[in-house]
Amino acid sequence: MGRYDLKALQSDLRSELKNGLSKDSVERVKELMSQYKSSPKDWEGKELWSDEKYTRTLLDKGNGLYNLMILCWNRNQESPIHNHPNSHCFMKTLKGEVFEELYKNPDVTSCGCKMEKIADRVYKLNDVAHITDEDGLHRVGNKSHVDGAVTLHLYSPPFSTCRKYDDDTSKYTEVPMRFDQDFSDQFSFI
Ligand code: 2CO
Ligand code: FE2
Repeated sequence: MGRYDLKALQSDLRSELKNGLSKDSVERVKELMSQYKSSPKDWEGKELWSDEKYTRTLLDKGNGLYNLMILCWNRNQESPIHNHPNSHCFMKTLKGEVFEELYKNPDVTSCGCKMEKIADRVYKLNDVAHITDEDGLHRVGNKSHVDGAVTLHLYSPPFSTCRKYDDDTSKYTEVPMRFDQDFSDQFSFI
């Protein structure tokens, strides 16, 4: 039997999520993403590095039921604090390591107070994370001054905007989610 590669994982995710994300499939998606062991040749030619911001590359639109993508975090790049509206976010480290700051989800839109941090986490190579807005909001990034980091993300259901929060005031603005590259038409179900 061959290696459980990214294509095999993509196929298993398609099967698991063919009717959308059920309660049981949350655990199953985590298992599948853990079972896959990262190998850079699996995403060769799909990395995109920018000096401006982390990049987002779409791998699969999951029949409209989820989005699977690769994010490339250049040295010292990080996201703003943001949510994942009504969606489950699964994240796996494919290269390097990323940090996550978890924040309390502010109930009011603008309390004028600072965002409250509730956890600091690090995800090393092949670690898998999962978050919903009920768990909190997060900032993710790459603290390395030397190496880039690559992460694999699955969002189900997919979303096209998210809220970006100001650290000091907890005020949010709605921002569109953009893809810097789209390889989703290359996906073929094995
Ligand atoms: N949610 C962010 C994005 O899709 C990345 S942080 O990990 O969920 O751009
Ligand atoms: Fe996120």
